[in-house]
Amino acid sequence: MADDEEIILSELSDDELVLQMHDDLYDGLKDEIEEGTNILLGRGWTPYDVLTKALVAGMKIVGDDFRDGILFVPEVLLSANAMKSGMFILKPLLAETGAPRMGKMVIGTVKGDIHDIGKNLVAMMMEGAGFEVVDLGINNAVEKYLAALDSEKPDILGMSALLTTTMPYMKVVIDTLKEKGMREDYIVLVGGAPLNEEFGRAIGADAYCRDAAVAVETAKTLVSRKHNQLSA
Ligand code: B12
Repeated sequence: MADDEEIILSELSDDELVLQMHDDLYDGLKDEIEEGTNILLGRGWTPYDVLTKALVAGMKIVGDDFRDGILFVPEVLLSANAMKSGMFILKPLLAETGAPRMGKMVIGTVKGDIHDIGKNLVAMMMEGAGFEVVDLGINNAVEKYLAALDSEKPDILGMSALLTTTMPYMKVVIDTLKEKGMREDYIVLVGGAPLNEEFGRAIGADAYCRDAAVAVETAKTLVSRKHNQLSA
């Protein structure tokens, strides 16, 4: 298609539209991402498919080019905002599955770190799977986590970190829980692009989850194991 020709999103096939949405996310075009999200939903796509195939896959391209120095912070911020506007439309739909209450999670990005897209995605997917989620937002010091654990009494504590400089802070939180004799009261899940399973084990988390779908499955397994242990 010629560059000066206006693209009518609703006239594209599903495959073309998804590719166009990847481009629009790359270019940080919020309105187009909202329109594309609504079009795919209107065509009967599940919210989960729109999320993973159109939004998350598009953000992966942005992430790769940021890593390779092709995109810079201001551009990535625009992409992130466009991504969030699509997620905003999907959020109530993902939460609407009528799944039975599974448990409660407190989640937040650790101190010094402002990345929140992945954390928000995990929160959305957990809600969709029937968990009650209390989101502490970004840049959380250990005191914030402790206060929330105390007031919310969740089954799960989730921590997110996207920077190699902030991921060690997860250990600070877990060590504080140990010092206070509270570690065994919670299932601790950690995630974020620079982490891996070995890191999760080394800092004493119950599990590292590579994405939101794994987070949901892991949470379900560990919560039901915990409930079985309590009732045994
Ligand atoms: C978007 C983005 C930004 C945006 C953030 C906007 C926002 N509101 O989040 C902006 C532009 C603000 C930004 C800023 C910076 N960023 Co940045 N950013 C990214 C980028 C491109 C994408 C991250 C993202 O949203 N991915 C999409 C989501 C869906 O994936 P995810 O976060 O990994 O989450 C999934 C899983 O990890 C997991 N998960 C995540 N959290 C949790 C939590 C739990 C409990 C569980 C179970 C699972 C889980 O499930 C999620 C969903 O499937 C990454 C590149 C990358 N490859 O990750 C760089 C990246 C993380 N940023 C990087 C850097 C360096 C920075 C800056 C320092 C840049 C600068 N010079 O200022 C600042 C840091 C500011 C700060 N103090 O935090 C580096 C980090 C390098 C490193 N080794 O530490 C990366 C890797 C880019 C690179 N160089 O390759 N960034």
